[in-house]
Amino acid sequence: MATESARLELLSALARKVLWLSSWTIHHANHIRPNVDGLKVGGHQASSASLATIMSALYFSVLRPQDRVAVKPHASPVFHAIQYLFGHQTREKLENFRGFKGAQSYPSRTKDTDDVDFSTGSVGLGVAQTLFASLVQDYVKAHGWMKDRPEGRMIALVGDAEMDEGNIFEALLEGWKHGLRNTWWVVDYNRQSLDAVVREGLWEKFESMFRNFGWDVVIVKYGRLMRAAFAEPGGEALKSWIDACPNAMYAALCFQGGAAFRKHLRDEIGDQGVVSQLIDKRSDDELLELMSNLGGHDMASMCEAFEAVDHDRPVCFIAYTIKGVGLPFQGHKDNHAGLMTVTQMEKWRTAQNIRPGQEWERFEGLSQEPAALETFLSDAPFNRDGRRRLTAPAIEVPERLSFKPSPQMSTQQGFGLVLNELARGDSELAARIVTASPDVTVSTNLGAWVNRRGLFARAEKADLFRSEKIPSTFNWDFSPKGQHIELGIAEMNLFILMSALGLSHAINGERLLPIATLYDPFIQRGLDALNYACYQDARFMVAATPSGITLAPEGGAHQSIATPLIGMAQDGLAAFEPAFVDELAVIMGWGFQHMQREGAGEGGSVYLRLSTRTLEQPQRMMTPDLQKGITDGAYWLRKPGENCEAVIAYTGAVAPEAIEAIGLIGENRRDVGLLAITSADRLHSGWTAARRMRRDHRGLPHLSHIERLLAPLPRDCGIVTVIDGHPATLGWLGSVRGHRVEALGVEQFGQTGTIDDLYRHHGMDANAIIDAAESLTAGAPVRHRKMAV
Ligand SMILES: Cc1ncc(C[n+]2csc(CCOP(=O)(O)OP(=O)(O)O)c2C)c(N)n1
Ligand SMILES: [Mg+2]
Repeated sequence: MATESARLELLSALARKVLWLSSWTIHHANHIRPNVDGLKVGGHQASSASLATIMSALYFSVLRPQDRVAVKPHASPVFHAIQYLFGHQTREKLENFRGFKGAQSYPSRTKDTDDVDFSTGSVGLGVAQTLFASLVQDYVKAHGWMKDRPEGRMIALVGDAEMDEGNIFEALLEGWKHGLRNTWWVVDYNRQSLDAVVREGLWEKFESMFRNFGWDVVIVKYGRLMRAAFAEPGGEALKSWIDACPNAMYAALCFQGGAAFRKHLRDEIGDQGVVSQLIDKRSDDELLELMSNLGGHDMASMCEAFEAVDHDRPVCFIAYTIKGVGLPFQGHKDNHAGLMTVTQMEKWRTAQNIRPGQEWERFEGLSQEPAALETFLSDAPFNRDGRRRLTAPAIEVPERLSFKPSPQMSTQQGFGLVLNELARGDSELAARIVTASPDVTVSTNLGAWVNRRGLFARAEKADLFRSEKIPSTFNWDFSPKGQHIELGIAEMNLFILMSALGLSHAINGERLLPIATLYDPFIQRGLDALNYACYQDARFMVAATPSGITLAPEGGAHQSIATPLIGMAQDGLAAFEPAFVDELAVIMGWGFQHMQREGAGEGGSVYLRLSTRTLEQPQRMMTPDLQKGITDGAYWLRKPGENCEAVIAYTGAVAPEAIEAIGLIGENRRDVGLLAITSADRLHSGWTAARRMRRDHRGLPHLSHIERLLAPLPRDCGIVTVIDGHPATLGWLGSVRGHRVEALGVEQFGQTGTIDDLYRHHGMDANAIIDAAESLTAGAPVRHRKMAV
């Protein structure tokens, strides 16, 4: 058992090594690897240096295997260096930092191979992710699924300027509501952002804000050298000077060095007595070392601060640091993109006793015995279990999800009915579903599910209206067994929570099947969080309703136009827009399986774009063929013949217009087809995948679903596409086999009116569809039009 000081010495040596390796990684990418693009790795070097000590303290000493960490984006080289020392990262990937298949510039769960817990890059999101990951851990525990697994701490390494991101504050509020525990945020208080020096006194704002939300706040401002100097005669005056020094001045002096500090200290507090002695007995280098010894760069202070936490309340550590510490541009306000020159690097290499050619050697230049370092690393508690990513078996999904049918329904209603049936049963599937909604639980039809399954809270709380026997449609009881997480109106929080719930199998070893509901237009409000949730490969289902202009009279402001395109373009998200409830039930069943598929490129999340428009439901048998068509993205509702002149391809709530138009056209043109498209996204990605496959495996006659559907159509057949959304969603159909297309849809935002008014206004009612079909095809004009009502 090493003594405390020997342990600190080893830790400090490793922190120096981490700083070296991370800087060398960046230097290598800029100056050594042939770099044809002239790509410069900016933003990393100064920003990484801030955190080398703090992260070394955490990973080499404080963390346990069950802890999970979100590393601020620009500290990625530090993270990779630490994993390299542990033996979980290869030299090849570091040499190829930011290159094709090399280590990623921002830690990535999916693209990196060295055990990244949370992907970061869009500042603010990783921070909030840890908070929601902790709530999810509480959820898993409350449901009795933690077994004997110890609780992990969810830790974010946060840039001080990162704290400007609003989503962090939204998350703080939500965390407070749910009695957040086991969450640590370590703010790298280097008082610099990308462009500039941050405002004075920011830490005081952070401190009072975090305390307001029930967090413990630990300020780590002074390192051990500083604390020792404060205890010397004259030390008090030095401390007061440091405390009063403006951020920009402190940064500038750190950049200028010991002599500049000396001049300022002499001019401002020199007294020809004890203070002057304190300053003068140090050389310039020693003075700079003292003044740079802020808490965040002092191993002992950081370890002490972390180890002193003896409770599970959330903690915010504000660790004072210097951006770019130890590097020639430390403290310079322009250092964000700062890079060391070849000469500077050479000088630094020599100073560290690193021989040329030995730059990647793990213990090169350290005075400690390699064997001792090796043992220390392999004994580090964090490293005990090797890779920490867990798995969980798939939950069985019934062959068919049922619902109580009625002749007229909307897909939104249908969604509620399917969940209600699940809630009534006792399947494992139902037990693993967790729903969440940002204050639109009832208005998105989750009411029946919540009535049966209850709301989640760590402590029981009865619905007062119910206990007072006041009649109410909804039962709002909270309990640890509840399965609905009610959120405030913040769509960013919704998607970050989905991201956390949807990674539970990998983090807690227990699979959850999360479902989010929100109004479709507000997907855009949470879009970056949705993107990151998909990027981390979290698995969840989003039911977005109402969508399009079908909520017509209620308000133009709630219309969504771009979301079908988002659904198509979002990687990791399979987007569907069914028209009928039997389609929706099939898609949900498929979705629960898709959310659990594993293996390279397999599975993902699911987006259901639903509507409040009530439609007449088809009375039909759900055959395997039909089922497959629905999940592959399309099927013929009216199959065209050999001489087909026109096809109408529709998606979602405009089904009645398409059906009516096809009936009217069919009066004098016999051969027409009606294509029901349930997923433009699946059709399109199937098509591009087939083309790629044919290109890569020449001669393989693989045809995609849409190619097979359109293959029998004669070349001069016209296709009219129609969707309550942007027309580009289906406009590409003409490229599949070279048919002419008229793409109808919505391009302008905000007009109110009845659905009929609006479909006419936007040129997507039955008559507009007929006009479009006529313009594409030869032959006699269509005799009939829909009569005005
Ligand atoms: C959402 C988002 N906006 C902008 C950026 C670009 N960006 C990267 S780092 C950074 C400044 C970070 O400052 P801070 O959080 O204080 O970290 P430091 O570099 O000081 O360590 C900015 C604006 C980003 N990565 N994400
Ligand atoms: Mg900063």
